[in-house]
Amino acid sequence: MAHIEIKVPDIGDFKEVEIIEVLVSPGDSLAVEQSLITVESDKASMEIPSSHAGKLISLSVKVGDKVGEGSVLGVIDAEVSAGAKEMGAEGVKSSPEGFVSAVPLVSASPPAAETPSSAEKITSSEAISASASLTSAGAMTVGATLAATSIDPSGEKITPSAPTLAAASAIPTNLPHASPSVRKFARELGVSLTQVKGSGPKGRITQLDVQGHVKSVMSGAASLSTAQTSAGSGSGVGLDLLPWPQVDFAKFGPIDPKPLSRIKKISGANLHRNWVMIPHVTNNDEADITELEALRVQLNKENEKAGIKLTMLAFLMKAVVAALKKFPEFNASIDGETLVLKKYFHIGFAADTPNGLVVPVVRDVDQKGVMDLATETSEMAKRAREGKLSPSEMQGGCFSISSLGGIGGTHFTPIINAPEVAILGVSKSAMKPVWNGKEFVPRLTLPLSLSYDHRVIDGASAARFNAYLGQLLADFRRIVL
Ligand code: CAO
Repeated sequence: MAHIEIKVPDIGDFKEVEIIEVLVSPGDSLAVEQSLITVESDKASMEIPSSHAGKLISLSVKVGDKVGEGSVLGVIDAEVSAGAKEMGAEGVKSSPEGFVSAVPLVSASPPAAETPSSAEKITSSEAISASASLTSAGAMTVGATLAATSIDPSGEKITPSAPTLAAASAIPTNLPHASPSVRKFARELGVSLTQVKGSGPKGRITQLDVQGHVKSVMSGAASLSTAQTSAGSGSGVGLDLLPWPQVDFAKFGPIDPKPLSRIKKISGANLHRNWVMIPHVTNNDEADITELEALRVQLNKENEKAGIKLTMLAFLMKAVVAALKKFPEFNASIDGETLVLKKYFHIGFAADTPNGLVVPVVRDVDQKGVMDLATETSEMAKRAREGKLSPSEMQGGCFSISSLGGIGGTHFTPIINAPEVAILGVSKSAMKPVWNGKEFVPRLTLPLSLSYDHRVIDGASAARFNAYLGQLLADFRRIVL
């Protein structure tokens, strides 16, 4: 055993940072790498770990103190463990005060607990986090960077980005404010921090806040749904919604309670998030598909023997890809403050199944003909209805089409399938009188409802996209131009 003074290691550009949490008390038995305090700058919060195992004798800091490299945090009665030997040999000898400094240490890898594993999924609303942790060597890692949406109907995943400090500094300011240990605690309980109000300084979420949130959910006071947006964590601009009404429906008449299907629960949560978080606008237009319908009918006659049935969906996919090429910001996703433009053309289509809505994705639509697309969509729709699609067949979409044309309706407002930025809703085509300059003529018109993310796409661009789509459908030969 040896009394060792624990000091703040080299924390890079962070000169004087405030302690926002003290995670240990005198008398605690500490493990190597156990977090001692959380400090926070205006860019990130990080935990300072113990370089040694042993019993904490005294603490010389408290919440609110400012520390920098070399600040003494406390004294530990260190065990002569493998870790302590490894770190101590140099420190004991070189320390002018006769104590071992906690500064010059070893591990280049971050503490495992702070690195999100693939099993430790984080909801996309927590997708970017400012939290960081320090290894005892002073290497900083971003605790939770871009992480996967575990339950997107499209199975969409945002691949974790490299853990760099740059990621931390590029963080939007309305993200939940919490230390790495609180984030980890919330993850373990499956709590999305976007739903928790912070009671700490500057609205920071504490462990007690997370515990309080769990209690309120368990007691029914808070909705289990994603009622609040990421901006709702105490910033004063979130959706401060009332709890969901608790009604005893049986009081009013006979009822038949039926649990929601797994697909409904998953797609419902995602649709809700997308509806609340994306500023949707829908542009409605109509396409003259008189000639295209005639071509479709003719091709179906010719291919009757082959058993391939060509519906409007295959033509729509080809036309959408041509429009995406002309308007690339529609083939994009928001990634933090960057717009990622995609050079591939994978198109999702909503399929109505007995268990709910799923979105199979057809890859490389630009490289396929309408016959191939008709075959592939009908085969995928069949497998979707049988519940046989694999998750990979619902991932990677660039843009989605929701066709209700076989059922009815004039126009509707489709919900964008995040992280895509637009979706095309198609309703039932109908014969309408159209003025050609001299007379009204009967034309088959197809209603097109284009919902777009107004953060990315302006109304004028959406109107141009939809009008261009209409021109392509009116004269399909333009596709090859
Ligand atoms: N206008 C008029 N008729 C249309 C049409 C349109 N826009 N689109 C399709 N039809 C016709 C087809 O030609 C077909 O006619 P016949 O039976 O006479 O040949 C019939 O409607 C049925 O077509 P379909 O629905 O089987 O085929 P599809 O390729 O058009 O669509 C699919 C496939 C999977 C998209 C569709 O079956 C489906 O599930 N649609 C529902 C999508 C949905 O739920 N969207 C809402 C999502 S939540 O916003």
